[in-house]
Amino acid sequence: MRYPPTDLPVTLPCVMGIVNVTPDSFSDGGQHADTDSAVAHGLLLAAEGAAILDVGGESTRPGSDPVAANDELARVVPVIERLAAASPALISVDTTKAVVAGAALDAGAVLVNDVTALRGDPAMAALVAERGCPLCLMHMLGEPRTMQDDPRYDDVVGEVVAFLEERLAFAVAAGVREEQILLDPGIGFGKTVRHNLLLLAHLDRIAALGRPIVLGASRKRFIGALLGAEPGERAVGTVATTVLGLARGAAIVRVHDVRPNVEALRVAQAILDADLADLADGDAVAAAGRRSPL
Ligand code: PMM
Repeated sequence: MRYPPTDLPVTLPCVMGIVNVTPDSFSDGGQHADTDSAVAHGLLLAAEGAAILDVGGESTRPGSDPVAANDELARVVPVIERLAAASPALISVDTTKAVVAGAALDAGAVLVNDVTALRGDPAMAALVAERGCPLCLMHMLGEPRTMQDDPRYDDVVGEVVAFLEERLAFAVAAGVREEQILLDPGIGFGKTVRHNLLLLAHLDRIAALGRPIVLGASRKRFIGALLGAEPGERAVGTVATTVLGLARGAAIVRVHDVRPNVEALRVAQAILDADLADLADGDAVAAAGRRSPL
């Protein structure tokens, strides 16, 4: 598989394990709300094969209210300090606030995951540019409190591509190196079930922007709607998004259930690589008519 060049020191594709230090995230809220249990959970996810641990202290679930910077700092900084010291995984901080991102980088995080794509805090772009760290820019329609109130698009894929293209240009203009930037379609952030499915089906159009793609579909509501399953019962549905996402260019999958997604990535990647090698070896005319098996 070929991915765009990135300064993030991981081998792509890889799994990003979710460590929510929040009382109210939609699928695991409250399970790891104290420092000890969040650290233990992060270490478990790293042992299961997560190359990155995404630590967040503010829930972005639909309808959630913002959290004060001091509360967020108190939640994430001690967890990041301990995980950075004890785990081989890279640490990412899931925050929209520059003050939290700065403290997280000081504590050992190496990647800033900003679900507002630099629209939330006017100080975030300058902070990331100055620190020279990798940055994930995600699409969201509206804000978490109201984003699921009747989201509408004329062309969801085209609008998400245009948004990410504009945010990428904004970040570069603010001094963030392009090699530091990752893009994310923001599955579930102001999207209906159909919007999410269309974005997953056409992820290759986002990958065509030339930056590695982060995919965060894990346990989300559209999987629940398709399966009639509660969040804890959506791991297999999530694996389906990982495999098809990989086939359409996803580089990093952000998931709760690390082990099954690591295994799925490995097997799916081996199949895709075998197909590519076969195409390279084989007769060009036959190869031209072939499609990926997935
Ligand atoms: N989803 C959530 C939070 N942060 N970050 C990125 N880059 N992409 C996502 O899809 C994303 C995110 C919400 O899910 P959670 O409450 O399970 O963490």
